[in-house]
Amino acid sequence: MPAERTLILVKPDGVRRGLVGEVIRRIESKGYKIAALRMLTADKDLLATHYAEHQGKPFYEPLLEFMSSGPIVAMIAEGQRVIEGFRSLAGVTDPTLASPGSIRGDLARDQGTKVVQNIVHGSDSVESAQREIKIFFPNL
Ligand code: D4T
Repeated sequence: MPAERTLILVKPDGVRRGLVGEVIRRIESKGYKIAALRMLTADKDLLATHYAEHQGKPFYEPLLEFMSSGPIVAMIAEGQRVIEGFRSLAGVTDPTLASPGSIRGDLARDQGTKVVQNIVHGSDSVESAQREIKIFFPNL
């Protein structure tokens, strides 16, 4: 079977705290391949496309504010079942509850902010991965 692909973001909190290398280390140590990587500061139009499903929710505006607050690192990771594999590496959305051993469980906590700051994003399905890869890597 051809390898699956997922879109991973190191969010502004992860970049600010110098955790890009640590996130990549965990992805590569698990055995996934980084197939593409870029650093960018996302504008709100791009983020509105990426987070369209959350429009209207109470955390939507703070989410766009936070995600555009500094550089992020976007990656395509490849491997069998990498979508669910990376979500397991990342841990659940709420970093207070994310299991120790996961990226969010080990490296993030509640900061009392309107939006959860949880270091990474990973696509949640094959359809989301295809859609999100097109947003961040239009040529791939
Ligand atoms: P992302 O999309 O960033 O990988 O996170 P998740 O897949 O774990 O979570 P999500 O898409 O449901 O949420 C996107 C983003 O919004 C923040 N958030 C989410 C929040 O601040 N409050 C909430 O109640 C939810 C559901 C965290 C991640």
